Amino acid sequence: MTTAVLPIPPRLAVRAELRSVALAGNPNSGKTTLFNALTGLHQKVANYPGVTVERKSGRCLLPGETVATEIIDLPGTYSLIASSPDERVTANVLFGRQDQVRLPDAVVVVIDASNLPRSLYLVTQLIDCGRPLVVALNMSDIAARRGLVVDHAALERLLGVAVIPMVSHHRRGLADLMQALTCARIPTRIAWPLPQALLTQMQVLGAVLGTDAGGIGGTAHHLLIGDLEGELGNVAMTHAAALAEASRALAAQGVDAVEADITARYRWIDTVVEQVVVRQPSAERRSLTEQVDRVLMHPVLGLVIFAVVMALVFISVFWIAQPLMDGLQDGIARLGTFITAHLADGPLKSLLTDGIIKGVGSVVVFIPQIAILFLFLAILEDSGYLARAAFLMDRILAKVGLHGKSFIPLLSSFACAIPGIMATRTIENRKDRLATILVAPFMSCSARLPVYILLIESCFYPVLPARYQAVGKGLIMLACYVLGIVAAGSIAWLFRHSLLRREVRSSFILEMPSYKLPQFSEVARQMWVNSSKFLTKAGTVIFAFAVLLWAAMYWPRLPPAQERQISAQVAAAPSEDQHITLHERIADAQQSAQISQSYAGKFGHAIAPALAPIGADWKTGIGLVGAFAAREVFVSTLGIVYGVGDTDEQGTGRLSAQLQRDHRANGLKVWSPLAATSILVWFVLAMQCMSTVAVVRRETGGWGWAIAMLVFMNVLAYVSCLGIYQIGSRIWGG
Ligand SMILES: Nc1nc2c(ncn2[C@@H]2O[C@H](COP(=O)(O)OP(=O)(O)OP(=O)(O)O)[C@@H](O)[C@H]2O)c(=O)[nH]1
Ligand SMILES: [Mg+2]
Repeated sequence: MTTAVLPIPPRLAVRAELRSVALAGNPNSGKTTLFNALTGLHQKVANYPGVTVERKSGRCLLPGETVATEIIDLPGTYSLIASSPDERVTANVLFGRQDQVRLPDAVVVVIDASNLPRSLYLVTQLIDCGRPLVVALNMSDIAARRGLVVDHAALERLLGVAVIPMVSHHRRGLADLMQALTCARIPTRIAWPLPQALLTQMQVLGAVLGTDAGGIGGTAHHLLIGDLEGELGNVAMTHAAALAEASRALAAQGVDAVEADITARYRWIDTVVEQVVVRQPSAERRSLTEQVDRVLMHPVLGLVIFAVVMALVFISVFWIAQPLMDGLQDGIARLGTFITAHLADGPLKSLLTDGIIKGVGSVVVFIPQIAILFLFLAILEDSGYLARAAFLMDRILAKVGLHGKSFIPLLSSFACAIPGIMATRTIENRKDRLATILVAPFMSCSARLPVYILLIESCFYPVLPARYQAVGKGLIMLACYVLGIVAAGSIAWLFRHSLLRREVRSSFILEMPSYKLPQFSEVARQMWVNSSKFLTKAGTVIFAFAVLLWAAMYWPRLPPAQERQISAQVAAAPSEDQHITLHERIADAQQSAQISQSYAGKFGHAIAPALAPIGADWKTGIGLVGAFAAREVFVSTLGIVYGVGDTDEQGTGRLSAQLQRDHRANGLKVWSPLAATSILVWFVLAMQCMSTVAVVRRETGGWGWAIAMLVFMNVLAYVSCLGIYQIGSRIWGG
């Protein structure tokens, strides 16, 4: 069979004005990087496939145009015959199958110069589409490093459309691409060397379907290779008999239409690659990557390295962030002291210092930790290392019945379960996808981080050796993350052996991205996006709750007679602790009494019986309930509970010191390491985030799974805490 390229008709200048341009291409080919460069937006970019799962759009003014063109970023796909929800989005846009969305006026196909054959497969399908096309030959830098030179002029001749060499993260080639877009051409149909039997059946079926349906890329072609998406499904249904007849005829001649189609395209691609790719002898870099991968992706050593890397990340969060956090705490304390000194006593002063500074302030001090954690994750992500970790995890995921493609969604869930759950759209099978959605919220999201840090920082130092505090704290934090992962694995295993049983496991093909020097701008952006999300939350939900909670603790006021009575009682009792002055002891006692009889206190006491068995007292209880609004509210609540009424100079002191001062009636610490462990476990396992529940409802198409997840996770969390606290307190006595 020979490759025939049909004669190219005179160049067709498409339209004077482009209203919309879609960016298509393989996963991880750099579409979003190009999209951001064109539109000036900041969509997420990362060095692994499957980052973009939704259609995103922005605007760009192309040269010589007066109206900005809509640029559409699409999820990556290897083929237009979609098999997963995200690929369907791409196919629907490119084929104009989405309601109310018009066909893009032109398509930019972003291809990876370092992996031409695979990229060209999608190009062959786009040529069939018949939309004006421009090829962005991206990653030219990586190709060059590997000793591959792509003759873009030759490729342009063979494809019949403009081919622009690019390095999109350096904006190289951007101007040329924009220029080329303004005169994008419809590619010439290429006669893929399809077997005669298939061509004949396409024509026979095409004749039944109507005009123009029998050619290459026509409706008959799509139906025969099993593309039944959108309206094609209806066509297949209406013409079921003719379709069955054509398929039977092909089977009789021993032709598998899908396989024949792929083979023909690759045969054509091989001849193209032969003509345009020039290999140069410097394949050195490639072997370096291979050597590095041999170590990093070793089935045992690789996992050990991954565990060490993650442990180092957590330990450095404590190490590096500590001085910054101390500085912030001092600053906030000084602000409190300033207000205390300059405002008259009363509700306003109390609201500002006790409610807002202690509530919101106690959460804001965690900004350094959040920023540093995301800095490290972004570096690991952009370098290409995390994709290797995904590959290592595939075998482990397989053991618990999860799909290899579950790794990226689970990984994203460490920032927040919501994008994680959205990322499951890359998973084709519904049961695989559902299993991943249900366990994603067990991954410790950034909202849990302040709670983890506060409790680890304040409650565990008695059990950690003095010289290894940071290491110990880092490891406890790692343990929290690992607990979430183990819970997710066990639950997934349970589901896969009951409700979501499935015998066949789809194969997992994850393409290893090349190692890259992390982009400073991208790393900084990731850090900024996550930190600012955190700050926004502090300024909205957490702020609102702080005010609400402050009010609920400030009123009703303790009657003056009772205040005097408490002072007298404290003054009469002998002091146990020499470091605390009488004045402080009176203030502490009055504060406890005030909160205890406030609205919030009454609420806390009402729920206390349910919480005592897991080691939480009524004050913690208020925090646990508040955490259903946002997990960080737990920290702000403790900040307020331990601060209200305490308006003397020392009152603005560290929250962790105040937690340590709190004792139960029986003289034991409220925040013993055991009680803290129990509450940590609650935060790892409980489902407290209503936005996640709403997203699960949307992605699973009903309330059923969402409510089941909410109930299940919270029951699991409660029972686990109960076990830990009850058994632990029998062994260590509280
Ligand atoms: N060396 C090099 N890296 C690039 C180039 N273009 C993009 N990248 C990097 O390639 C990685 C993937 O880029 P993305 O823009 O997220 O890729 P995508 O095609 O949108 O990926 P999906 O959304 O997963 O389909 C990122 O780490 C980019 O920084 C390039 O021309 N050269
Ligand atoms: Mg993308």
